[in-house]
Amino acid sequence: MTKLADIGLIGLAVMGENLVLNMESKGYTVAVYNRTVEKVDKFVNGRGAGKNFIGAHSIEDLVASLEKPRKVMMLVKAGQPVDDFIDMIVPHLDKGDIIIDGGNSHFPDTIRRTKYVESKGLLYVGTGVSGGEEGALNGPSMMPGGSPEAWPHVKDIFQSIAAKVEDGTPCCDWVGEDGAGHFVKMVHNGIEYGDMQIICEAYQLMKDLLGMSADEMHEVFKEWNKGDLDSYLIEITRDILGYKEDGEALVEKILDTAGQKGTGKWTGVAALDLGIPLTLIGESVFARCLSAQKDLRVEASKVIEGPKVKFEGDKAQMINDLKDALFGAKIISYAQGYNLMMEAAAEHGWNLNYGGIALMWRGGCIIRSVFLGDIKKAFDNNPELPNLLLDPYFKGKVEAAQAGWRRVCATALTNGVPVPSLTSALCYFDGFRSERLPANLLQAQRDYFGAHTYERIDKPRGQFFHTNWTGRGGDTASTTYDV
Ligand code: 2AM
Repeated sequence: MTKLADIGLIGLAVMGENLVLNMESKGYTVAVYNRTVEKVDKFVNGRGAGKNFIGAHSIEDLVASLEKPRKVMMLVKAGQPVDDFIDMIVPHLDKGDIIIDGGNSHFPDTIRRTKYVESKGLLYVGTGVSGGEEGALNGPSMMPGGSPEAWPHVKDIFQSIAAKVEDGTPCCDWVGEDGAGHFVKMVHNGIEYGDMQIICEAYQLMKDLLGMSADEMHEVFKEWNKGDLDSYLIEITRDILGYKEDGEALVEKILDTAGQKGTGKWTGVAALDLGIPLTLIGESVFARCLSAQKDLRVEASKVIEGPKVKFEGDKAQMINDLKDALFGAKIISYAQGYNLMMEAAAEHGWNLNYGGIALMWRGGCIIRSVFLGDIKKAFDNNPELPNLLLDPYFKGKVEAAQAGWRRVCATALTNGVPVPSLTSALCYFDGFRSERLPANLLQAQRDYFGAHTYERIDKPRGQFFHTNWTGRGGDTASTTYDV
């Protein structure tokens, strides 16, 4: 009898192909299936030739070729195709078998699907996979969540194909119940939007304010990649700035309208739903939206005057300040992202391991950086850390970065260079460290026009007051009749 496969995969697009090639290279036998069935033979006789793959021409074939408990992983287009495949697979599986979704699914869908699949006596895993095509082949960051009983069955395969940090620890661990894995992957993508945007803001300041060439900027990013900012995104920015086409920097020939697939938006929406100030990522999503309004911006640029851009300061100092601004804002972005995960964990009953998440992001994925090792340490030192800014290491780093960061923001604003993410992060920092914010006035306004009541600093918390501010309204507070 031919050997049964350790795992089955549905979806032979580039990500799926690379992921199964990665699995096979680690000693696993993989059964593969694809909606367009010709792709199965093409793969098995092409990139998969001579390797331990079993080509399946139907769902029945696929299921029949799997070792029990069966593990069927889908890497198909997010949305309806995932539900369709679940419905196709479920009737062929037995109790305890596992369905895995490795696509970019929205976490509420994964919560729903986990419940549904479990109701059929099966187990479900929704896993974030980051690192693009190359990561899938050579070691992605993997963030699995779903039915906890499934983890021991997929752990070895997942951890063997995942990226590894220097000491060999895999960038993959169990994240939590139902949609936790896809939620954490979503936050990863949001953070990616933020990291990219602040780098773009630094680039614009270097180019438009300091008048630097792509070659000069290439050198600066090369330096930055050796210190606190050492990361994949700084590294590729260095390389992009150094890339020439016909002797000229290619980046300057690229149209300035950003695309997006929606994961940053999901992160922003989740933050709004949960009431978490995720300002840097939010501004990064909006910055992409504004960039996409190209025609309108071209029109506006012809008619609206701004200040003349003029830099008279010390260029070397400004470049150093930019490094501080990037680092300060980056710390804020992660502090905000972690707060979002903490709130979501409370809302959905997930027991998230925050240090473990930093480790999963430490290698393999787009936001991988040295910095994530320090986040891991912060949560090792205090697993209950309520905000990254209260960790002594990060508190010290932000305090040290703030003078330069403030100079960058002030100079950018004076010169009319838009830096929405760098400034919104700084405003969050100043708000976060404020004992008193002007929300007292805001509460007075709400009470004035809507009788929404307020609490007082000279009375215990939980007692609510209403004032008849004009002498015309009644004394009834809105909460009294808001039933
Ligand atoms: P295909 O090769 O038959 O197009 C990435 O696009 C993967 O998702 C591919 O394996 C693709 O299958 C699959 N896919 C895309 N849209 C799909 C759909 N509507 N139903 C099923 N599979 C789909």
